[in-house]
Amino acid sequence: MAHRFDSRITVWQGDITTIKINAIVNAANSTLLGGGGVDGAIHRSAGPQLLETCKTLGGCSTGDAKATAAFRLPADFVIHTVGPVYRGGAAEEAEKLASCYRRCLEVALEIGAHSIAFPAISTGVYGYPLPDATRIALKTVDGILATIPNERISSVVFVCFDFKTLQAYEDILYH
Ligand code: AR6
Repeated sequence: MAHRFDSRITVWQGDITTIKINAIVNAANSTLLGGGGVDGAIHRSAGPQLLETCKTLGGCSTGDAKATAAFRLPADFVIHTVGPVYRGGAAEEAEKLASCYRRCLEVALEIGAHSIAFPAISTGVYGYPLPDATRIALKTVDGILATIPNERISSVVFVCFDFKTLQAYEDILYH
């Protein structure tokens, strides 16, 4: 029988910088000083204060997460996480990617963010194969949500920038 995912999980195709939600997750690099992809889009939309704040954080390890304000974004917070660069799969990439999702949810709990939007961490520039990364994202979040009451985390949105990513999520969620 197909696994039923937690009903707080939804998928949405679009730009994560446009969502009004408690926290959006940034797929950053370990400097936390900006980059391309979703990181670039978040910094552009948040404005220069985001970079100024990130400069005070001292970077972030792969698999870890740190929160900031969201400045000009419609969200309240940005949770910056650093996914693994995919190097063939034998360098603990799966554990590190799972750790990103786990640490982001832990940070969300710490800052009192009830609703959180994730991009498809590591599946762009960092080259993580999309089906594997999607399975890790969904299974990790689903497993952790089972231990968190609805009052603390009410909604997790997986934001898919393109149709290919949306299809990868829907394949696992609904088949
Ligand atoms: N909203 C939602 N998703 C987006 C957006 C957006 N506005 N823009 C891109 N994506 P990537 P990574 C998707 O490369 O692989 C940066 O330079 C994109 O289509 O942003 O973790 C950092 O500074 C893909 O599905 O992140 C790091 O150096 C997903 O976001 C490095 O890239 C992740 O793609 C991190 O690489």
